[in-house]
Parts: sequence; C-alpha cells; structure tokens
Amino acid sequence: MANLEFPPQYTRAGNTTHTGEVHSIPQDEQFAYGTAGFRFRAEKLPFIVYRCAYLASLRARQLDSAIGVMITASHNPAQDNGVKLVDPSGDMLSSQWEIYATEVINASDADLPKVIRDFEKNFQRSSQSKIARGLIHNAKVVCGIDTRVSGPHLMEAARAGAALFNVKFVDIGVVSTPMLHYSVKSFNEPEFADPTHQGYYDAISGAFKKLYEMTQEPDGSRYQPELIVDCANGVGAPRFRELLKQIPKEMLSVELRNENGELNHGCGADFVKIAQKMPANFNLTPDAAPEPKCASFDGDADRILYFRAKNGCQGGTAELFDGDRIAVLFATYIKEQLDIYTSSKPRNSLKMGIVQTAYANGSSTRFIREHLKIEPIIVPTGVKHLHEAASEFDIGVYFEANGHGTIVFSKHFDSVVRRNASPLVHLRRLHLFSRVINETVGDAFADLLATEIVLRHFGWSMDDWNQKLYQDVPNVQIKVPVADRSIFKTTNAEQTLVKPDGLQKRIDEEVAKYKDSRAFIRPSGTENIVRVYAEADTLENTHRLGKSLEQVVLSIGSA
Ligand code: NG1
Ligand code: ZN
Repeated sequence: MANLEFPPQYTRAGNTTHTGEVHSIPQDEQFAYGTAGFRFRAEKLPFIVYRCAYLASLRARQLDSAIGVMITASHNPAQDNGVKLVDPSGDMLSSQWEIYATEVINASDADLPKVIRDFEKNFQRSSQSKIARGLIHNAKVVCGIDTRVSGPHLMEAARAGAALFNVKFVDIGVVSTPMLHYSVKSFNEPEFADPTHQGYYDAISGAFKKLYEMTQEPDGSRYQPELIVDCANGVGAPRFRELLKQIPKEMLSVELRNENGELNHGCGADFVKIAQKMPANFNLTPDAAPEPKCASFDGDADRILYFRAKNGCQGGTAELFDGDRIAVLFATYIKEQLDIYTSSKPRNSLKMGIVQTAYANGSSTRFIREHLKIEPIIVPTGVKHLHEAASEFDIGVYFEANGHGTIVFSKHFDSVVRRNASPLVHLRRLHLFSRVINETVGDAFADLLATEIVLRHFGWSMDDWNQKLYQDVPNVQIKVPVADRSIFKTTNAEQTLVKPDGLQKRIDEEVAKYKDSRAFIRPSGTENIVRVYAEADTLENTHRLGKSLEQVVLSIGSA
C-alpha cells in the first residue's frame, strides 16, 4: 500500500475550521458514534468528517455500493454540526460499523496510518468483501449537507476522505436528511427512483397526486387543504418549496414561514415539542384569528409535528399533534384498508405493527391497544431501535413522540401489494400510500403529504383529528444539565433507572403522589443532559411532578 498522506487541515493536530482557524483536538478527547452519529460544535468536525468519509469509502468498496454521509446537526443550534453514515438501502449504519467509526475517530494522528492499513488488510482478506474480488464498480460516497455555514467546508473534508482510496464522491448539495437516505437507496436500486433531487420530488409527489385522485372526501367533510409550515429556518424551506411546485395548489396550499432566520432559534419541531409553544412568526395575539392548521419541521426536515394555537393562544401555548398522533392516524388508515383486505379471506395475510418509545403519550399507547387492537412495541429511544423493531412486520409503523417516524414495508408486502397490480381499491391505496411514505427514514415532507391524504380521506379537520382518536394525557419533558450523564443507567426500554443506586425508588415515591401518573428519567444520547419525562392527571400536577424529579436529578448530579 502506498504511503498514506493526510491533508494537515483534517488531522487532529491541524484540524482547521470553516473560518480558517486551527482548532486542534487533543488525543485524550475521545468520541463515540451515538444515536445521531457524531454531533458537536462545528469546530471539532473537520477531522471527524474526513475520517468518517474514509470509512464510508471502505464500506462502499466492501459492498460495491453507494454509502451516504449526511452532514447535519438536525435540531441543534446553528453553531453545531454533525455527521452520520447511511447504509446501501438507505438505513442507518450497521452497529458493527459504528464501532469501527468510533475506533477510526479515536486514533491519534500517529496511529491513523496503521489503523487504516489494518482495516484495508482485514477487508481485503475477508472472502465476502467485494474489494478482495475486485468488484468495485458501484462504490461511491454520496454526501449531503444542511444549511449551516460550516456545511460546505465539511463537504470538502468528506471529499478528501473519500479521495484517500480514490472512491467516487457525489456531492448532492443542500438536502434534508431523508433526501440523502432516499438518494443512497436510489443509487443502489435504480428501479426505486432516480437518484437526484428531482427523482425524489417526482416519486413522492407523483404517488401523492395519484392517491389524491383516488381518495373520495366523505359527505360533510371538514378537511381543509391549507396549512402553514414552520421551516425552522432550515433545509425544509428551499427543498420543500421545490417539492411543492409539483403539487397543484387546489390539492394542497402551503404557506412557508421561518425560512431565512437563525436556524432552530425559537422555532422548529424540537422547540415546539419541548416548549409546547407557538414558534416565532406565528400568530400569538389572543384576539386575532389563530392559524387553523400548522406544522413544524426540524432543521434537517426529518421530524414533523402538527400544532395549532391553544385556548386563544394565551402565553403563546400550542396544542400539539405530535408523532404519536401522526402514527395513530396512519395506523387507523392502514387498518381500515387491511380490514377490507382481510374480510375477503385472502391467501396471504399482512401484519401491521406499531413501535413507540417510552416518550409516547400514555393515551396513544392505550388507544393503539384498545381501539386498534394492536399491542404496541416499546423500544429504547433512537430511530435505529424503532426501525429495527418495525422491520419485523409487513407494515411497521414507528414514530417517536418528537415527530421522527415513518413506515417500513416487508418483502412480503412488496410481493402481495406492490408487485401485484391489483384492481382492488384498498390494495391500490396501500400501494400508493407506501410510495408517498419515505420508507428509508422519517421524512417531514413525506409524512406531511401522507397526513394530508389521510385527513382528507376521513374528511377530518384538526378538531376531528384531536377528538376522534384520543385525548393526550398532560405531559412535560425537562432537560436537566448534569456534569456526567454516564452515571445514569436504565433498563426496561429506559423506563427504569438501575444506577445511581436508590434513585428509582425516589422516582417511584414521587410518582405515587399523583393520580394517573407515569414518569421516567434517562440520560440523553445526544446532549449532555438528563431528560425528565412526566405525565399526570392535570397539567399543573404534571409540572409539579416534573419539577420534583428535576430536583431529584440535581441532588444526584451535585452529590
Ligand atoms: P436523546 O438526546 O438521546 O434523547 C434525541 C431524541 C431522540 C432522537 C435523537 C436523535 C427525544 C426525547 N430524544 O435523543 O428521539 O431523535 O435525539 O436526534 O426526543
Ligand atoms: Zn432532525
């Protein structure tokens, strides 16, 4: 192997930021590939992105496929950035490779050549490796960025990382995270979609328009095809604007807000969810007519929440229609189609599952169990866990309460529904619905279009969507900064604390003081905080319970 040369600006010692300053990363600063890949202040990222892109190029050669590199810090502040790798079918990176990524990033500058040589040797040797068999015609690294100022500089770091072993680099520019996932799948499966922005817009909007034409609004429908979208001042603004060009206004009329201000500042899905408040630039005056139907994307447009002003908008409070409510809406629609299908006693059955996390509103979980007659699966936080559990079903609906979610479809679904051009309307609906959805990952644009289709199908207004399903249990989420979140260890899908000793007992004592209550505490995987989640019979009690649990965490944190 020729001498490996690393551009100094992408080494730990010479790590150079987008403003041209050298920001060295000491060797004792170690990192781990977490639920969101690597995510920090943008200054730390050039050497991390470079090494990640090298690893992506190795994975691309190993599988002779396109591998994705997405540069984004999602809902974090504008000064942050991050990097995540995407596997060939548009899925999250396999867990084994998360460990490799951690190893490559943590190597010292001096050890890096050896670490890389060892990786190269191991993969050359492995009999399955396409590198060993010289089959690397399709290997490429596909890279996208969000709207952060540090993005273009990090794109160059990625280009350099892929160039280390001369792997083809495809810069797809400023895209939402789901568009990057969709492109990676499209590069690897050309029959899926054209691997361009337009290919993505055409596929999703095309399915939406066809399904729209087949959808009959019921008599007395209260559906309204107008909505206002908070773009978090992120990538949703330019990209969703382009997607909307494909959809006639009579079908859906969308006004975009928060397009050019400070990213995720006082707006965006994370702000609306945690604060339960209207975002900036939405109507906050109690006497003005409130906007009837609103939705909010996060900075990289992989999350979506619906909301509207609550109770005349006193104090800017928003009523949320969160990921749980979107999941239940989708599942209700799918179940209706599946029930028609099943009633004809078909040879092939199709099984739907619903996956949630402990953050799911208790009422949504109860509704799924009692009304949809499905036992929801509760998994730890992090899309990877949800995606994996949902993949066990023919139709796996998964959503985090924060609005990140999608539906995955099995091979069996493919052969029964997609490949079999059935004249039956419920099967055609399921087919088209599965194409509006971005099955690779939660996608704010696709989820918005799918939500609108279903609301129209049922003839529902926001009031209907709220009242005809379930009433949310009052809930609160509090971020508690701590010195060391690693001392908090959980079990039972993160709902029980096993460390520090005795803490769960104190939580249980607090929870027992309130009616209809439920609460848990877990360390964040993406921020240096512990999250407190609490539900109780009234909003006031919920806040009281949340506050007392916050005190419990603080007492430990400072012990
Ligand atoms: P952490 O910080 O581990 O709670 C947050 C979200 C996750 C997921 C990841 C990735 C909550 C409670 N947690 O994880 O759902 O979206 O970020 O961005 O919303
Ligand atoms: Zn996001």
